[in-house]
Amino acid sequence: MSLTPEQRLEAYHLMRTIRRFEERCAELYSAGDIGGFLHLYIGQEALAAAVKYATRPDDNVITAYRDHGIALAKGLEAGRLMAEMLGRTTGVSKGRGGSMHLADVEKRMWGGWAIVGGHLPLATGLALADDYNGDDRVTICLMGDGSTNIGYFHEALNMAGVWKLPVVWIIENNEYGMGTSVKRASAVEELTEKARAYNMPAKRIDGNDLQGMVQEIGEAVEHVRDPENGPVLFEAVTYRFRGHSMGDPERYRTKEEITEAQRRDPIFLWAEKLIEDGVATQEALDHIGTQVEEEVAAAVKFAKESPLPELEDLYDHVYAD
Ligand SMILES: Cc1ncc(C[n+]2csc(CCOP(=O)(O)OP(=O)(O)O)c2C)c(N)n1
Ligand SMILES: [Mg+2]
Repeated sequence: MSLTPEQRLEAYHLMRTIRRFEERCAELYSAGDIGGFLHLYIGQEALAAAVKYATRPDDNVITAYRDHGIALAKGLEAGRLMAEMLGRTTGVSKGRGGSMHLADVEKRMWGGWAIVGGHLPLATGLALADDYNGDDRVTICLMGDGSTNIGYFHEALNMAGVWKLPVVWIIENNEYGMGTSVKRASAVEELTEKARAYNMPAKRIDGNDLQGMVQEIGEAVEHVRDPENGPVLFEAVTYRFRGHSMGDPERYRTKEEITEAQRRDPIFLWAEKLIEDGVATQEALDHIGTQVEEEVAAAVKFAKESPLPELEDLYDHVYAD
């Protein structure tokens, strides 16, 4: 599965959008415009883009709280996402969810979940519903490395394995769960080994290599779409360039380690490849950068100009009808 030149440029645009969106979020958080917790996706953008090109728009995506990038990749509008960050009524979750709960059921972006591992059984449930109804959708479940040490991981993968459900599990191994390195938290360092217990194929992939991931995940998605086959698992090895959330003192890693990881910045690698392959010039990429700057500025403007919910609406949307 390879991308057309148009898709390759679009993927560059998407990854730059995610990066700029996140940088603006950090600024807005520091200025007090965004409250609560804020977990940035900077450094992990390639995976969101890979999921976009490896799936159909009607496939399900569900993830943890580090969800801004994948929401943008799933086609949720930047303005409405930024409005959600700022708690505005025009936000994708009407301003009630905030950073960790970005969702759009029509686009099959099922969130945005704050409890580590809590969304994994939901992914199994989404896939069970499709299997039961005879829909040929695939569910992509992204998760942090930390969630593989949680009970839900084992329950959800076991049931998906037993029932051969159409799920592609993707662990985003960014080397840390908050301030704890994978080495200190997981009894096995190769997280793919955990899939063996649940009878599913598993592979470690380079989480900074967009083309490689589109290929690998794309093939897996089509394999899983066949109801005979059952789930697969990926461990995408990547790195987060910023702290776990805003206000992380980062005492658990050195500046040198971060600088070293930044040499494998997925956006930089992709730009290099586009130029090398003659798909774009540096000027064309800079132009995309300028476009992104304007689009994200427009998203922030839209969010800031949107109304906050009224106090009397406090109890709306608490229960579904
Ligand atoms: C059940 C549960 N335990 C603890 C927490 C607190 N917590 C929030 S994020 C996090 C680390 C998870 O790390 P990882 O799964 O690697 O995801 P990353 O933040 O690296 O994307 C923890 C322990 C939580 N949200 N839920
Ligand atoms: Mg992690």
